[in-house]
Amino acid sequence: MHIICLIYTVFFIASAVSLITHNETRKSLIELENLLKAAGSKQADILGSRLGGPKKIGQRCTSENLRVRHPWGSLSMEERKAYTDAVLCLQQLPAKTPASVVPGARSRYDDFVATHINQTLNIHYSGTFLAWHRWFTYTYEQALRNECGYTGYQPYWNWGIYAEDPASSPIFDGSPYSMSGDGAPIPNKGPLVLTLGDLPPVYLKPGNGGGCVTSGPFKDMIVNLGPVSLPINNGSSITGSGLKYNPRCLKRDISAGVNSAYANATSIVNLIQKNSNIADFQLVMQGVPGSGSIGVHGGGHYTIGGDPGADVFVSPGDPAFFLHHGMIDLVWWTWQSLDYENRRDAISGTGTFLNNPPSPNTILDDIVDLSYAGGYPITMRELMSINDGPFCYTYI
Ligand SMILES: *[C@@H]1O[C@H](CO)[C@@H](O)[C@H](O)[C@H]1NC(C)=O
Ligand SMILES: *[C@@H]1O[C@H](CO)[C@@H](O)[C@H](O)[C@H]1NC(C)=O
Ligand SMILES: [Cu+2]
Repeated sequence: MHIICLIYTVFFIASAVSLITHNETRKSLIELENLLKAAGSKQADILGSRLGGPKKIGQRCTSENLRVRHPWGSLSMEERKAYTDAVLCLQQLPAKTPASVVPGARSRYDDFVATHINQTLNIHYSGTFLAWHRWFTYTYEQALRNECGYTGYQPYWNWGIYAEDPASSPIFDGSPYSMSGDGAPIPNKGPLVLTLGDLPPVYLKPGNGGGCVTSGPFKDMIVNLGPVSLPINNGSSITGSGLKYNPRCLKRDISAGVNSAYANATSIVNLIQKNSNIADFQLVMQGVPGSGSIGVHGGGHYTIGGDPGADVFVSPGDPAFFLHHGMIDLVWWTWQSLDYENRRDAISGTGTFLNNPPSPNTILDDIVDLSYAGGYPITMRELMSINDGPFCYTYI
């Protein structure tokens, strides 16, 4: 009798908690949608005022040539396939990076991975983080279009929608129309342990995978570069230069625990609404060191996990990287649009990871250069708005 009562009580509390969580999620997803709509109408106002009147030099973007980036789940099956086909094409094209510079770079795709490896300690927890990844993702989108005949635009992964079960999402369900699924199951893994200097480590819930990806477009993909600093589940990590030829399968460990703890709908909305200056916004997004949080940026990366997904340096070696960074860019743009006049050109930070070693403050005149990945050396100033400089796109 008492036992049954207890079971009922536990069950009641558990379902009440899950109901509250679901309502909270639904509310936040609607809130996020409203923020996105508000950003879109702010952008429409800016672009609308350019039509008819004299165009200022450099303002090539109007409402008439605005490109649209969509969430993966709203693409048709054909559009999803066209995207993954183009990624596979990039992986077949020869590298532009000379073998004398990066011996392991074998494909055009690897050019992007090599550039990210090379610059990792200058483009995370630094003044260029957001702008650098905007330019990187755009340059990748351009390569897919110009070198592989892709006619769409970069899709993105809204982490909040599938936070409870990302492995069943249209992005990671392993179907021919996904970005491939989870890795083969490796049982009894401990948490993934992230360390940063002398700070207390962060323990991340593992997923149900961990092995080679077994289905979907990237099941036969060869990862050529890395590792540089790959945390593994027993608490240690595998390190290397990352630049040698090291062919292996793509591994993933899709973690619902990480997604729901760090990149849920509420955490996205709070990030956008509760950080009024750029320094706080980008720090909370990446996780305040020592706080135990890895932010939505770390949340997305470690939801994918695996090799190279969990390696900060080599993470673009998993093609899902670019859907993740589409969302990072969306969140930045949405945040900017809430006070566009003051936030458009807001930057903070220096040229080095957590300013270690100390380096000068990043300024709008600083140059971002993606090296062999492509694009061209460009100033920070030109990267601040998605409707100025080289850009003319939006998110729906
Ligand atoms: C790495 O960065 C250095 C310094 O910016 C540059 O000279 C070199 O070409 C880069 N290598 C690659 C592979 O991008
Ligand atoms: C959502 O994310 C925030 C911030 O990471 C976290 O504090 C909160 O517990 C998460 N919510 C759920 C339901 O896990
Ligand atoms: Cu990065």
